Amino acid sequence: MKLFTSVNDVQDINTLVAEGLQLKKDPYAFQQLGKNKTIGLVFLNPSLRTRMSTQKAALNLGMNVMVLNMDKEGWALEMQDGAVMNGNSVEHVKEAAAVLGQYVDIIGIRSFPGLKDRDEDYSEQVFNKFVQYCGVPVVSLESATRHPLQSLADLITIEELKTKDRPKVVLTWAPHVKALPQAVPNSFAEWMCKADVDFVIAQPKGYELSTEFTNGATITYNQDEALKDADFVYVKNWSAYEPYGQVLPGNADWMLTADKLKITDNAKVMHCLPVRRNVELSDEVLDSDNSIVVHEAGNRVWAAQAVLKQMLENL
Ligand code: AN0
Ligand code: CP
Repeated sequence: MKLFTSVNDVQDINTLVAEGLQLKKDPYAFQQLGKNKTIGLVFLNPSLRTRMSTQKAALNLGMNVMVLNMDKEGWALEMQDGAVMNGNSVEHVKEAAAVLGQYVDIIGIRSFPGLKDRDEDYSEQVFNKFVQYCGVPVVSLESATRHPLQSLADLITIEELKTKDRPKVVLTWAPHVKALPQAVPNSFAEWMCKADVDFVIAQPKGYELSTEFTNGATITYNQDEALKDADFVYVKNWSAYEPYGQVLPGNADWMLTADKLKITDNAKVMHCLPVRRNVELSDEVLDSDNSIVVHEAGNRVWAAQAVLKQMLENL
């Protein structure tokens, strides 16, 4: 694997999931694979889980790790080709990415969408420019439209904890006070559509995701109907795709509560985190035995390690 930005970069998701679960059993089996190899993790936005789990995954494989908080510690980047850089940007991505590629063997990059210009965000301009100019394999640490390491960890978690061959997995929209990206639900949807699960998306009217990601999913505006007999409930807020990046009025009653959970088949509750308590998910759900959000975050290590292992094998 030379690029990990979507499920389409994966040859066989079942093999990758199995690899993640095997690494969980024996984390240090491939310490020699990453010896004298360096990963650079570049953050244009905040992170707790992705940052720490990817570092841990790389260390488990014997790699060296360097982290650059580019938003706070790097020079202000210019993205536009042909720009006359007489404003605030100091360095063009052409040089910045190419120079980073001189120091490391693999680059991880996180870059959120602006949520203003849909075409710009969905063209993945920032991520793709890094890929174009850095000259080394790139792993997405969440780009404008996708969060594949999260989705892989989610699938590993479902595979690990499912009690039926083909569980029912429900992605349900949740309220939030801010406009959030569609990256996590887009990505979750495109992974679940390829997985051996019955996949349902429940959302209020106006929060339809791009069909590019949801092809094959059952989509409903009725949360109660979706939750019926669910084995896994994946809770996530996202802003509207159309009108782009907007938070639509109302829908506070979409918060997942213990009462709603009763409709499910004692479902396990997932969330990528960070979560706003008592806005997206109630305390009683998050603090109940049904919540597997911390376990899920723990599995981020094995997702990252499975991907980095495949990349190292192809260096
Ligand atoms: C981000 C998002 O929704 O994409 C990151 C989640 C992993 N969440 C927030 O900004 C709260
Ligand atoms: N779930 C997730 O990616 O968390 P961070 O934003 O903290 O990395």
